[in-house]
Amino acid sequence: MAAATARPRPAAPPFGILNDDGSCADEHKAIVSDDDVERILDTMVLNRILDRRLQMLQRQGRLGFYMTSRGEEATIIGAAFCLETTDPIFLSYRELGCLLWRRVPLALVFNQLIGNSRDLCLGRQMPVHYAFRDWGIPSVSSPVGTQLPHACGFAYASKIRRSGEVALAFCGEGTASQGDFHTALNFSGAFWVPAIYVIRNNGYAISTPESVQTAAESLAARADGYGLPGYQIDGNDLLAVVFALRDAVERARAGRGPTLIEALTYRLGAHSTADDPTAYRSDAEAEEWSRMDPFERLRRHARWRGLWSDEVEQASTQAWEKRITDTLTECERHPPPAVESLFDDVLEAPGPQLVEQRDAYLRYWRTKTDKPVSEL
Ligand SMILES: Cc1ncc(C[n+]2csc(CCOP(=O)(O)OP(=O)(O)O)c2C)c(N)n1
Repeated sequence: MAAATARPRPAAPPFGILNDDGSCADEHKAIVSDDDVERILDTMVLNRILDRRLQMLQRQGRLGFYMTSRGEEATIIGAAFCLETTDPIFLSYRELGCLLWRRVPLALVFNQLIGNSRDLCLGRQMPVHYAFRDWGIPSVSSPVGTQLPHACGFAYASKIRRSGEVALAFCGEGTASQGDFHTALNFSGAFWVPAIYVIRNNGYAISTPESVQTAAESLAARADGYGLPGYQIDGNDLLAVVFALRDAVERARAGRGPTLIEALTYRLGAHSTADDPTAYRSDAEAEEWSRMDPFERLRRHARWRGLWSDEVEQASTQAWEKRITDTLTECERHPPPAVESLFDDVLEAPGPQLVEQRDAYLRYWRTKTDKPVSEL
């Protein structure tokens, strides 16, 4: 097979606001208030701690699987920050920060990751396939890209019902090569729905570099072909993310259509706990991107505004660490879902075949143990 050639780099740098030293033009400070800078940084602190601890838990055999978002928090949390809590967010799988911003209880997140009997989906989904209806988070689905037509459909319904809700969907740059991306973007343009699509261009789709995903100059440029606005932004610059997203949300809410945003960022960690990035990228590259770490940049900005100090961060870290430990201890006490619950929710009223299958399965289990069914 012929080697893929790298696509040409964009002529212009992506849209950004923060300077390297954390400063910005005075008129841009108002994009995010002092209070909100602190709240977002605090959420990033939590996100980082969770990524480290949950990955460790997986290594200890206490979680089956996990995916970190280190390095992409400004795009993820910044986008969620711009929405109302009634606006749904159609996640890919790497956007834990949206749940944290919406204050989904940590216990519910851990129960999902563990797949225990308190998990809202009763352990029937892989870890990180979150679904939190009450927080506007529809279920993550494994085939990448399905969330894009889902968001488009929701936005179309919102338009018909005049409910004023805006749908936000995330995907990676690899997923932007899927047919579902085209379907969603084309329909969104044709029906002018209130949807926002954020491509987290984090450099890699597992081991496939972004340079071989397209021959186009940028992914944002694709918006032209769908007749919608498309912007390429520095996804590690919280202020740039908020500026672009807020504008897109306002337009969508006012009936002025969908937007495509390509946020340039970098996955600092592995694709998942089943991946080893040293097999396909250099330490030097990751090192270079860590100098543009969005958390460090927002922290510098907050300090420049006189808002953040080592003491504040230490207090935030200690408080979250304790809360995580306490909550995890509690969640790990819950047993797995009962084996017989596998057959619940298949049909509203189980038919005779399902009952027969369930009984046969439970008979099989009884040959293995004499525990009562509820404890299987
Ligand atoms: C339809 C489909 N094809 C392949 C996969 C396997 N897969 C899971 S994640 C992934 C990479 C996606 O990369 P990208 O969209 O860039 O997102 P990122 O993981 O970088 O956030 C692939 C290929 C899948 N889940 N679904």
